Amino acid sequence: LRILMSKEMSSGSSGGDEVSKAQTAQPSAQPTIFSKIIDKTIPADILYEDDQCLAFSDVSPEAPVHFLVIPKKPLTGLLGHLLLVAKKVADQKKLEKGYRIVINNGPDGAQSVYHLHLHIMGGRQMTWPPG
Ligand code: TR5
Repeated sequence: LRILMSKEMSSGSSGGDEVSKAQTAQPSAQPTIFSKIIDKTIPADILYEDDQCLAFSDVSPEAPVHFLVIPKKPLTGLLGHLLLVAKKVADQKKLEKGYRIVINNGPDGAQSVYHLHLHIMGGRQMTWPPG
């Protein structure tokens, strides 16, 4: 079935099993579905846009509110630096099969320490949606 799907369908999610999709998804030099959302060649529920980023509703929400914030270009600034350090340390920890980065925010997000922090978790198959 997968080979009958269009590249757009297979490069992202339109429902179904995110974990099995994650087993076959590959990084690629080709533009992703998100590039097409940025350049408005495919529609999305855009919630915020500026010169550096775009926020839009996830097409397959796993929580009452589920949206994505994506950079239009390579990351710069503090959050970009934190993400680059996260990747550097994840590489040191040999998480070559992947990892998850989470920011918990507020009580519903299970934040317990009120100082901005990324969680970097790996070494096992993560499930989706997170609890
Ligand atoms: O699995 P990861 O962490 O890579 O997250 C990708 C997310 O992109 C998933 O939660 C998908 O539901 C979401 N996604 C995939 C598509 C899409 C989208 N969100 C909004 N609009 C979308 N379109 C138009 N097409 C997609 N293939």
